[in-house]
Amino acid sequence: MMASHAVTSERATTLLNESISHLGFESYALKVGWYNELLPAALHLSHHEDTLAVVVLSTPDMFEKVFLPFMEQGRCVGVSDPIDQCVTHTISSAVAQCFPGQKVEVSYDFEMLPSRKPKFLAQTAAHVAGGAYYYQQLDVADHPWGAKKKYGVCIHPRFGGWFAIRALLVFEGVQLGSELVKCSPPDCVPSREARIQLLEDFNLRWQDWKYRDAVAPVQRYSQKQKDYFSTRPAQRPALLIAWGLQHKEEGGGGGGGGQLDPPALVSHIPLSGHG
Ligand code: B12
Repeated sequence: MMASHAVTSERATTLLNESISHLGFESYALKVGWYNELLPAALHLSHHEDTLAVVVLSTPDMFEKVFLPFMEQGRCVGVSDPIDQCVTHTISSAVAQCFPGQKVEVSYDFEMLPSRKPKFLAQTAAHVAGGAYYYQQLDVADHPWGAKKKYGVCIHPRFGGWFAIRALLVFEGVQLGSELVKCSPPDCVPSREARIQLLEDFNLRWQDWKYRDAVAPVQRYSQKQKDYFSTRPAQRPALLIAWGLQHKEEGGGGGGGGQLDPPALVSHIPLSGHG
């Protein structure tokens, strides 16, 4: 109970930023109710509406500052996706170190509920926390796509699309009052034409990276990071081996390299290793 009283939204984001912002992560606070009120009951977080939550994003630095060192140190074990392992390790260690004694429920972008729905909708969370505007079909008046649904995309005011949404932390029993004020994320793609372009770039040609430049970013992914995320998850173990970051007998297995490799099959899970 002591710990619950000590955690405030500002303290939570400040502590997390002190712990992992130098590794390429950012955090934004929200109330659970802001998220739940936009979603059907099946996707609600089962906590009181005033409960403190924090959404954690990765920025372009994450790859060089924490992922490559994690691989170099041989910390990737087993068959699950290397990016997911690295992000899980980094965020869960930071939470344990920053909030000892406080129960924090951590959900990751790649985790699913038994219903096979995502454990949390990363884009909705990033939007209501004020971190990155979530542009959806419903944000385009009189859209030109008929019945063909276009997936939505978040754009960050500083990084454009060069970031990912990694985790949602819920601080059990920490209820906020009026000290946390809901802020709209910056609307950095305001015109109808630019939003149409953005949603078409994201849905029809996301592989060419162009949607990520919807606003001039302060930093993009390095060529190495682009090479990694351009490689299909099943082939990434082979790339890590070629970079000398994984050995054949380790978790990576050498996807695409002759012998049948269970890790490559696991990497086919589409929710894993998003970049
Ligand atoms: C499943 C999934 C996929 C699937 C299906 C795509 C999809 N969007 O469904 C596949 C494998 C195809 C995929 C591919 C990609 N993905 Co993907 N994917 C996801 C994942 C895991 C879940 C998305 C999901 O199922 N949403 C469910 C649907 C129903 O939600 P929704 O459309 O947003 O609808 C809700 C909102 O509209 C909300 N709502 C209603 N009214 C309002 C009003 C407001 C104001 C708001 C905010 C919300 C709101 O209610 C609806 C639900 O009822 C997320 C991570 C996560 N955990 O969220 C990443 C995620 C969406 N993917 C991401 C990316 C980058 C990609 C890829 C580019 C691959 C890559 N390089 O990583 C491609 C491109 C997709 C494409 N063009 O086809 C990023 C997007 C980042 C961003 N900037 O927005 C995410 C967030 C992952 C991450 N870690 O950052 N993906």
